[in-house]
Amino acid sequence: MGGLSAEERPVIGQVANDVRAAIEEVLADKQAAFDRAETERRLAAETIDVTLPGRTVATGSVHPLTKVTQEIEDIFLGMGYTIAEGPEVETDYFNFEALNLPKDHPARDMQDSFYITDEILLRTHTSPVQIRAMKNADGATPLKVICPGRVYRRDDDDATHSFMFHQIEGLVVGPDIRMSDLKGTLLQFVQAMYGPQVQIRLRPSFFPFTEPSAEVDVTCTQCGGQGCRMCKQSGWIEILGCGMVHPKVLEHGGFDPEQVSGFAFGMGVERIALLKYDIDDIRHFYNNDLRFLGQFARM
Ligand code: 2NL
Repeated sequence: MGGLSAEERPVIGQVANDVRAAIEEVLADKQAAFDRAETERRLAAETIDVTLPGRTVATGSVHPLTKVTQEIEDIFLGMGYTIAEGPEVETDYFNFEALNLPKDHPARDMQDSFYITDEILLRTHTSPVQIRAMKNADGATPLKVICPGRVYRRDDDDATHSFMFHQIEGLVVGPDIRMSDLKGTLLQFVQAMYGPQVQIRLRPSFFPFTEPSAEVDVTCTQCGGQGCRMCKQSGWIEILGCGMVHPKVLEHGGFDPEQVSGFAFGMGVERIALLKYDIDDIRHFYNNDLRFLGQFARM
């Protein structure tokens, strides 16, 4: 264009524009034709049968022990309790000493507990969490807490024993807490868990950390108290242990037993779940066999 005269320049420029427009039109037509052909090819190649059934997505399910734990937690949360957790590796002090277990108590034996050193062991119950909860409360009442978690005992595994199992313990400390508060709380709990028709009875028992202590039975959830295989014809099934917190244990928790009192209880989650679902062997809970676990998927 630089070599053209002023008269030639617009004429040649117009010709150049016309040529470019013609080329662009041909290219656009070709591109559109290619696009149409590609769409046709894909529609032919990728036809899907929308009537085919979909592929099932494998979903997991909540473990029955987790389910039962959450159910128990919900019942006590509804009664104003808080949930506390603590270490599974504990000191002799929190696991035994603060709970008034004498030095010669069988549970303190190497044969019965998993020791890491002379002073450190795998907790044998969740009670040490409650000692910690009492210390944290720093004397403030009321204290209402439940402590769920794994506990360890040196048992040989069989249908009803496991070296590791799950416990939920509860503790209430306050002015004028009585045995009747304990009994009412436990009745409330079992009726929420098993239905309003269920009754309880307390039998005298012994624990070093409570005085007095009791074992709690519920009317058989299977036969309603008539007598059957599950309750061994007695009409009653033992589900937990409980009692009034021992004065020495209150002191270890930082409370004055002259000013406050408390009740405590403890239950094995496996036992509650075995009864609830009529399972015959505790080992089913730990094998992770999907044929077992799948049965709790939509319960
Ligand atoms: C059972 C019995 C029980 C407790 C646990 C407890 C905790 C503190 C103070 C006093 Cl910090 N007591 N816990 C009391 C009575 C019974 O468990 O057979 N559990 C499976």
